[in-house]
This record gives sequence, C-alpha cells and structure tokens, in this order.
Amino acid sequence: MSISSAPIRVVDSHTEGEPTRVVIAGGPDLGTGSLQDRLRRFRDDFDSFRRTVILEPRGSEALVGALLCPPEQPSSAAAVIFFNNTGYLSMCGHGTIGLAVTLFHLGLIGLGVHRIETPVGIVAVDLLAPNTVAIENVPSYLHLSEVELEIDTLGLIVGDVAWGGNWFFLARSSPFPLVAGNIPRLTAAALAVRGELRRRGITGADGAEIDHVEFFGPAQGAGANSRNFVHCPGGAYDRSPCGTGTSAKLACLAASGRLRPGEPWVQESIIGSRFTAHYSVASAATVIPTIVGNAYICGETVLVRQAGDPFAAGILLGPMP
Ligand code: PYC
Repeated sequence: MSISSAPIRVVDSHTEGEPTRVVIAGGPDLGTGSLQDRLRRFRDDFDSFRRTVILEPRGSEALVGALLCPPEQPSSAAAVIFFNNTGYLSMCGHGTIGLAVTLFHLGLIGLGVHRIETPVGIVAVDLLAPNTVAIENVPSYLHLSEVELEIDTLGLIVGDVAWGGNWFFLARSSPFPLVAGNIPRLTAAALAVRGELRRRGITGADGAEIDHVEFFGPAQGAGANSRNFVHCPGGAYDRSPCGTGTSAKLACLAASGRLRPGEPWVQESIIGSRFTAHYSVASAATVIPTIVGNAYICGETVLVRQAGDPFAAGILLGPMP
C-alpha cells in the first residue's frame, strides 16, 4: 500500500515522564464498528501509519501513540486506540491521562468525569485539574500467583501474572537495585523473563502473551509504597509507574489481602515520578483500580511525509522484543 502524504496533526504530552502522542487529524478512517474491529482494521490495513507516527525519525521507542476515533456510544467523550513501536496496546493508563489532558487543552472536554472507549472496555477519566487526572480503569485481576522462573543469568525469579488492561508478569523483587544506572541490566533481565515465560508456555487468560514485565523494590521517595521498573513490548521502559501495571499491582495486593479497598497505594517509577492509586471491589475476583497522575502538553506538531522520503513509514529495524 502506498504511503499517504496527508499531514498528520498530533499533540504530544508526557504523563509522569512517559510520552503520549495523540493523533487529532490526518489518521486513517477505520470506519464504524466495535473498537476491537477498528483496531484489527488499523493493524491489517494501516500499520504503516502507526510506524510513521511512532518510529524514528518522527517518533521514538518510548512514545505511545493514541489514535482518536469517533466513539460508538453517544455518552462517551472519545474512543481511542493505543499503539507503540511494535504494535497495539489493549489499554494504556499513562496514555489515557495524557489523552484527557490533551482533550482539555484542545477545549474538547471540561473538568469533571468523561467516558473514554478503549478496545478492552470503557474507562472513566475524572479531570480533577487541567493537568491532573484520575482514571477508573477496566476490571483488573490476578491470574497466576507465585510463578517460579529459574533463569540462568538471574537465578530464581518469583512473580504473579495479572491483568490491568494489559498482561503483566510482576516479579516480587528486582534482580538489580531500581536505579536509573541499572536500566540496561533491568531491560536485559525483563527480556530474559519474557523469554522464559514464552519457553514455559506461561500466558495470560486464553493464551494471551504476557508482554509487560515489572520489577518491584523499596520506594526511594518519602510517602511512596514501592518503586517499579516496567518493561514494555517493543523494548522500552515506562518512564511513568505504568497505569495498567499499577492496576495489575493493585489486583495482586487485593488478592493477597495486603491492601484494603480505598486504601492509597503510591507507586514510584524508575525515574522517581508517581501515581497514587486505590481500588474498589468489582467481584470476588476483580477490582476496579483508580490511578491518579499528572500530564503536561509538550508539543503540537504536524508530521510531514514528503514524496521520495525512504523513511516516510519510519525506520524498521526488524522484529522488536
Ligand atoms: O501506563 O498503562 C500504561 C502503559 C502501558 C505501556 C506504557 N504505559
């Protein structure tokens, strides 16, 4: 399929350090139907658009894209499909916070509660202030507890598998101290964990691939409960504490009785930024997480694809982890 040359209007923000690029014009027309169907159409027919927006030279591996789509239900403020350097995300917590701040910045929503449709369900956003958002995420749950992985390079890693809008392996402790200087070692360790999960056939529900890995350790800042390192599909680490990852963490804490409904949990990221979170009980096995964080607009850009540009659809380096 040839690459369109239509300009692409984007608004860039970061949520606790993690970037989001919302496509507000120039995106593909995915037609109507459920967001799952539209995501499939995006992946099957317009993947070069994803690559243009996210990959270098216009984007970066840390970036998460958010394609604004018309909502299915009139009561929803927006619908969104998230994507990154390797494919599509079911949900994205930091991205939803960034999207809400972006919609406010554009004058499309006001302060207060709004519904956002995602491919895995409706998320409520409460814009508490122009840069502060509480998201009520999709139901989250623990899937497998105390999974033991024996990995040559790391020794025994024990963790849980949980859903928070994406699938996570949550290692109970970290093989290396959670400091910025260890990011390359933590990344290699997370890749080894993903490899072992794959080798052992350990998956999320319905055989879904566990494509996010979290390591936890003691918090460094006053008032935080824990620090994390989150490895995302595509190989980048989350600069924020990860909204869906923190949701998965709440599901594990709830299942083990270590956090009561409504009790705050302050999750610190590898760069020291924070989400404050709590949950309510949805059913015997599921919780509804609420994640509060800040996002800031950092750019309003038109992406251009000139005729003859060999990298109009980004630089493809081959399969990403
Ligand atoms: O905040 O849920 C999140 C997220 C997923 C991947 C990057 N950020």
